[in-house]
Amino acid sequence: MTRMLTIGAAQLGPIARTESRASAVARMIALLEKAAARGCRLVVFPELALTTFFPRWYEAELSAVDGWYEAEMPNADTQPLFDAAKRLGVGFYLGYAELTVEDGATHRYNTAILVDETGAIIGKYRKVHLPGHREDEPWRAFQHLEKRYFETGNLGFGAFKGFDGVMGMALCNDRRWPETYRVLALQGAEVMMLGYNTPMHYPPVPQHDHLQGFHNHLCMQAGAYQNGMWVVAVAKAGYEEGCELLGQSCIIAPTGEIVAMAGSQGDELITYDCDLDRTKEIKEHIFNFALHREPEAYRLITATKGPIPPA
Ligand code: CDT
Repeated sequence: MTRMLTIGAAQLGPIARTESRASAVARMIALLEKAAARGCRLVVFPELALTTFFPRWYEAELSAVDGWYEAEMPNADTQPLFDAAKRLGVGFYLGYAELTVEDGATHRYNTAILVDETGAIIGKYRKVHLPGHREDEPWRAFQHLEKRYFETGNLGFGAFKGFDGVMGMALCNDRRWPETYRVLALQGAEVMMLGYNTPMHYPPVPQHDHLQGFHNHLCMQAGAYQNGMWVVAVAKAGYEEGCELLGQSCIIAPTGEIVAMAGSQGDELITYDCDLDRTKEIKEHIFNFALHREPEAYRLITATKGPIPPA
């Protein structure tokens, strides 16, 4: 048996601070058209794919950053992407900054949506693991203010039926946490889609700068294998507003093997024929959860946030 889903990982090069959303959307539509020509039914775009990575600049007032968020989805700028998806019969994952008013209160999330081949939104994810800091830290070469500009996602790690499979979403820093993959796999997720913006320079621990590419693949290859899922990880790459962002977008098989990888730092499409039934090679054998997991022994994982050393 095979259940083939051809997936595209649509890496974007840098987006300038002055670049319009309409321009970013036009770049994404060009990649979507290329993906359709290569037989893709699903394309994954990066995290915060409509704008530059704005958390690198400090603003004292949150209202000063509101222009970077989307209050509606789709909206006038993104509707052409939804129209292209419907016209081409290609669904997509898209990361963007979400501004929403719920019960009279304003909320800001780092969000991803899953859109099916008819252009309908079938899933939403709000980033759980927010890296960086809350206050201005001028000693850094650039800021990473996700903790200031976003609330912790309140939707959990949902899995969604679509594309004849079970699809999961995560965003950037989530890929470094094993819990992300496991919670998705426990819902039967067969594909984890993830967009990222990863600076090559990590100001608090610069001695790890040369390991950015290694750590990127290390955690995702392990996550794919240990959970028997395809991982499609897509960068916003290149030199963006004084910050070098990691590329190396990739598609990883459930065996943990990288089967496709971007070779540039710019707009680039990589594709792979992902057989969703290959997840069974792992899920029905070495990581057969129902047979081999011992949740009683893992209670600490949800019982505590930080470590509890022995007395
Ligand atoms: N966007 C994002 O989550 N980036 C982080 C940078 C970590 S350093 C603050 C990442 O994990 O790649």
